[in-house]
Amino acid sequence: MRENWRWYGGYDPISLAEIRQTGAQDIVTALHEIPYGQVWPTDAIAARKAQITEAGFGWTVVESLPVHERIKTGSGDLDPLFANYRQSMANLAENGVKTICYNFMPLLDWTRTDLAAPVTSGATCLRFDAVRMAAFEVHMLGRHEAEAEYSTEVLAKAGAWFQRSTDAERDALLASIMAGLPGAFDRYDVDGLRTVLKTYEGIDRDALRQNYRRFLQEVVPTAEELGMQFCVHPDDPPRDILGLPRIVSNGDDLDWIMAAYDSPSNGVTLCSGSLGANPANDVVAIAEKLADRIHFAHLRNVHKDPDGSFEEAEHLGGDTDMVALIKVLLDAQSKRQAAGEPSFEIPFRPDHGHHMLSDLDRDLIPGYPLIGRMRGLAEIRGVIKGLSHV
Ligand code: DNO
Repeated sequence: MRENWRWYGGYDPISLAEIRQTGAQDIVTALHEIPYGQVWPTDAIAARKAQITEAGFGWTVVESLPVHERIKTGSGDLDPLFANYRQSMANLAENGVKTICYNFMPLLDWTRTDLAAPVTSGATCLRFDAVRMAAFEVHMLGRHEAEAEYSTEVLAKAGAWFQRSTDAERDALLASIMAGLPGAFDRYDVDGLRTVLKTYEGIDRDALRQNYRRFLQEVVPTAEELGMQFCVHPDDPPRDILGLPRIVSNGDDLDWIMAAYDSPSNGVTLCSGSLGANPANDVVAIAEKLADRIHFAHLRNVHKDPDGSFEEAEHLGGDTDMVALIKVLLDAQSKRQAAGEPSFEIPFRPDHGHHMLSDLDRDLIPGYPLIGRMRGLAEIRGVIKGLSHV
């Protein structure tokens, strides 16, 4: 397996020189500065690649080449958006970047209610708290339909939290929920969010699936021609949110996507932390089933609470059996090597990490610390070495 590290380019307070010391082999990045829907120019990709290569890394995975909201809502003339997407793909392929991670989450990417929840070790982690999410949806956003999605107990606690919270605490909650899109991104205030949620009125799960199928039909043939691999990132958390449908949340959803355009170029980013946040998901079994379509892996772990809350655990801690999962990935890799791709290695990255030690003194991107991820990478590296030892 190939060790990757996510780097946010000019937005990242962590330098490539620091990343070198983690031992990671390749960088995963994106041209975060380019607004969604526009073409990524060849020269900008080449310049980023040169910067990465000069620092001693390879760059083969892009995360993400974002899918414009209008493609997800199926509104307006989509041909120019698809044409731009295909052009960006061609420009990336020309520079040797051939694996594309993307997601199909309406409006929000990953969502947390607390970006620095304390863990007992003294570090901090990302947390999704059902009570705070309910407080946000019902009391701050005024989305009363959400009451049907939470237990009476969670709703009662949410009401109590809202009553006693200060303006600063409510602002911090909004900021946490909006934080999922580092780089070039839109953030909304409560009114802005209410307005933008209207763009999804009338779009249910089936409609979103139809728009997704169309997207695959428009881009996967180009991926095949260019020898590229698409890998969808699961919804995080893997459930509907803010009344928006989510269609990449479990094994059945992923099966539907694989069948919607049946091609080896249409694959999955196996994100153990995203899938693992739903107690109904057996991440190891999902990975086993999708083995030949896993083009990229995000390895991290979560602890779940019965009320639907979860927080990010140590990479080898938490509810998912990370060693069993890595074994599945190594087996999948061996099969693909034997089946005609002798040098194939599944690229993976240590996903997120606790902010710990000197991370706590720096202003880093939430979930993307230096020391916490280096610890995760080192632990995963040890598991891979151990399992590969003959
Ligand atoms: C969170 C990430 C996601 C991921 C995108 C892929 O930290 O795993 O933001 O990059 O969803 O499109």
